[in-house]
Amino acid sequence: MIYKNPVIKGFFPDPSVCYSETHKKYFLVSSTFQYFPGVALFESGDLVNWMQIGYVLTRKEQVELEGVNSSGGVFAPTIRCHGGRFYMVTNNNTTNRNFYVYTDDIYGKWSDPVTVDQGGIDPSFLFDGGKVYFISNGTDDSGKEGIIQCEIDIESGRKLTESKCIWNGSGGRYLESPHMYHIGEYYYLMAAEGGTEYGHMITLARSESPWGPFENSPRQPILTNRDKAPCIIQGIGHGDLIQDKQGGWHIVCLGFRQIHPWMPYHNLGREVFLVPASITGDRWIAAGNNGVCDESFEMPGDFAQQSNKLYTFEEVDRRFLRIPDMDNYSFYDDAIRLTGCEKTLDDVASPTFVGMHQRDFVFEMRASVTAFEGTGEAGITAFMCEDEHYEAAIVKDEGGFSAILRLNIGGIKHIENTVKIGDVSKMPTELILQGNNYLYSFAVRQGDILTELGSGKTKYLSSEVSSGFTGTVLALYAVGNVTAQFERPFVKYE
Ligand code: 6LW
Repeated sequence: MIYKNPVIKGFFPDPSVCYSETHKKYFLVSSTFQYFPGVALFESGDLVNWMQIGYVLTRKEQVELEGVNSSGGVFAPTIRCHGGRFYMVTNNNTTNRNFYVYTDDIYGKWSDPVTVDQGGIDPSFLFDGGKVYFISNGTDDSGKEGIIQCEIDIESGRKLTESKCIWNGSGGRYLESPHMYHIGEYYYLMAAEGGTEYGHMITLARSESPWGPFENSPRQPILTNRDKAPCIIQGIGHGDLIQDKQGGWHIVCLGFRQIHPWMPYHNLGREVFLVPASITGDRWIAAGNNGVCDESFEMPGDFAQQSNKLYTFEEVDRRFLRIPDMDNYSFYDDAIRLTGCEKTLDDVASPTFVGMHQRDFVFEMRASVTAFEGTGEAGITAFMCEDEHYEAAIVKDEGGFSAILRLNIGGIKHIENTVKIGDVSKMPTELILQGNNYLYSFAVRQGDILTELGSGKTKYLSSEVSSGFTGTVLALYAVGNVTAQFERPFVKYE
């Protein structure tokens, strides 16, 4: 069968994957930064079709997010399955804490966090020979920087050895995202270099010992799109190697799609890509199409690639900014009721906001507002971070009801349009957002009257402008002393 990349659309960066013999399934995690719940969790039977089954960090006791900056918080995770138990290890980049949680039920709750006293980011585990190796990028106990490693006691997280630098990469900047694999007579150490933008790449080294010395692959980088142009798929890096049920090898990795081959902007965030890999005759690892991630690849099997086109704020898709006050949210079968607070979309806080990742360029979002009590605003937003977001909102003040379009770019808060409208509790009022590669276009429909409110460019909600690690989230929100009810909110993709 031929599959198309990305295999998981929307901002689900820093993917890590493992296989469970018990479930005969693959499980994948991705980073979530300031969003809650933390660490999105997916399952697949074929590495191509993924379904989100929930999150790993579902309790505020598992992850400190208070006051976390946008793109701070939960960085890259790693998931591993050993002895029937699942482990997820990650870093809270705001508290500079590496910790792991574990579960014996991948569909249930995970443990409280276990801290490991080794620094750096992008922590990973290797279970090998009855030992557990903890690997991250950072500075070892003698002050050497690079990929560092210690042995830990997995029951307590206690370090059993010093942290030692085991590899300095192939010479690229931003050496990170290490994972180690014991395959045959070698220990393979795979990492990312070049930074998570256009220079991103996956590099490789191997040794006969998990402590090295590691020799560089004769073919570096083993995977990158930095020299492929014109090509909307860029930023390929941060990969994890997986062997499929038939013995074939693959790498899941992050990458992003430019809004246009000639326009270096990406507003969807970094997504999950799948490339074929192989162990070469000289016992190295090759990946992709001669080291490049293509838009599609062939995979053995006659299954089809599915894609969901309609999202209706189901629980698994809901994203909150930091730890939400759930007293401000009510979820019904086909309605969501939000109560505003004093926090706005401009604040590094937890405003009343429930969103879903934007998964593709062309979409339509609709939400009918059927109840609106109090004074303040409630609406729909295309949200990258507190400094870059666009929203169409219903505002009620002493002058009555109006519909506005606000564009916040680089912290410049501009009301693009204000339109007087009737009492929304008396007239069905629908907020509409249509997106394509270049524009977010907003409108309000009240009764039979459709009013275009205006639009904002996607490039100004891009990672290049916001300089963040997340992607655009399409959300409902409320601000002020207001309670609003949204009926049948949805996002539909082409
Ligand atoms: C992630 C690191 C990275 O931890 O960015 O660019 C960080 N690569 O591997 C956040 O995604």
